[in-house]
Amino acid sequence: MESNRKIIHIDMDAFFASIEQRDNPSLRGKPIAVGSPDPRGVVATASYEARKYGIHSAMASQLAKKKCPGLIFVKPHFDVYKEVSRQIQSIFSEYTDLVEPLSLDEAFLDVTYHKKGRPSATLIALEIKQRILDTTKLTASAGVSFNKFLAKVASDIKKPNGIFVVTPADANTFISNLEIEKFFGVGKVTAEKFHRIGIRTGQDLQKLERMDLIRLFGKTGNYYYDIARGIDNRPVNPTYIRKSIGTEETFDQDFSDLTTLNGKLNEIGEELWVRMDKRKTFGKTLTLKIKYADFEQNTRSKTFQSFITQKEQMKSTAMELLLNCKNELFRGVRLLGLTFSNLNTESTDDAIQLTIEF
Ligand code: TTP
Ligand code: MG
Repeated sequence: MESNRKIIHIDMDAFFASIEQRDNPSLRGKPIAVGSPDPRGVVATASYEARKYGIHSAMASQLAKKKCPGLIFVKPHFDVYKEVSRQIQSIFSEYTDLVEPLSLDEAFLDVTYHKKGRPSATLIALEIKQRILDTTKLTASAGVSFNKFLAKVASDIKKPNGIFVVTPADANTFISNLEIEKFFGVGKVTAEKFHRIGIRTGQDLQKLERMDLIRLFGKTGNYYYDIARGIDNRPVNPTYIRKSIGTEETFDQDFSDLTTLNGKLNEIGEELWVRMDKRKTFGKTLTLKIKYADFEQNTRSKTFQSFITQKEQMKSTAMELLLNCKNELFRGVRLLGLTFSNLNTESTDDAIQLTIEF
């Protein structure tokens, strides 16, 4: 097991909600949700007081209200969130240049070689937490380990305002006892798939052969096989490379007829093409995302040997993907999205290939 790196994952606690409570004392200690209370609104995040009622990110606001009638909805202030994000990034950069932000409120730091001469990664993480608190009056949680997977999972263990360290000696026990849904990269759907075949913990996962996992999950099977053994050699990548570009639209009513949905998909396609064009980017894979009225979500993809360089090809592929779902549309569709991935900007190999094709 490669175990000589020191990786920290920092994640702010209830990020948007904590900022709103910081900036408006009357919200402190109360169950709040950042988001719109509108019939079609969703919760972006909930304060810890609200989480006690089972409220979480992406929950429909209506349901959240039912669970907690006293819930206070607060409008987001994205400019403030971005400013706090800049402040924490600047603290990170005092310790290392190997910082990979995952979103506004979280980042990986590789501190194997760092700028401050501290004797341990745990000390650095504690110091960063304190610096964040002093600068922003907000708490963060930290995970410390020897790779990204373990650091990411660890930062969640002692939330809020916690720190958890997984050393090489602890790793195997830690993973064995970890519930499958806590694995970084395992979403709800994958977790259910694992549950169906009796896999609930890391220990269960370790019993599967690499080939079993590849059969079940394709390429990602390799990743699951490795992380079940604490292996994750992905570097902390300071220049974040965009892996996909997408557009989606939540409608203000649910649609179930193919003609209307085709029209909507056409508009989404136009928008996506503008975004691709701005970045001079092409993709080989097009993914259609459908969210139904009952909030269940499905994706369908098609991958081509070469890049999709014609708008009409993108549009006809999108319609084809939608047509594949036509027997489900009666459920009512509340959201459609289109995403390009396998982009020509991802690796130089592909870029070269693209030049040849042109
Ligand atoms: P998270 O770090 O996932 O959540 P959090 O910081 O609110 O709470 P935790 O203490 O569990 O880390 O996301 C960071 C912010 O991103 C969150 O405050 C709001 C926003 N967000 C959304 O807008 N929609 C979402 O579905 C999620 C998960 C987050
Ligand atoms: Mg967070």
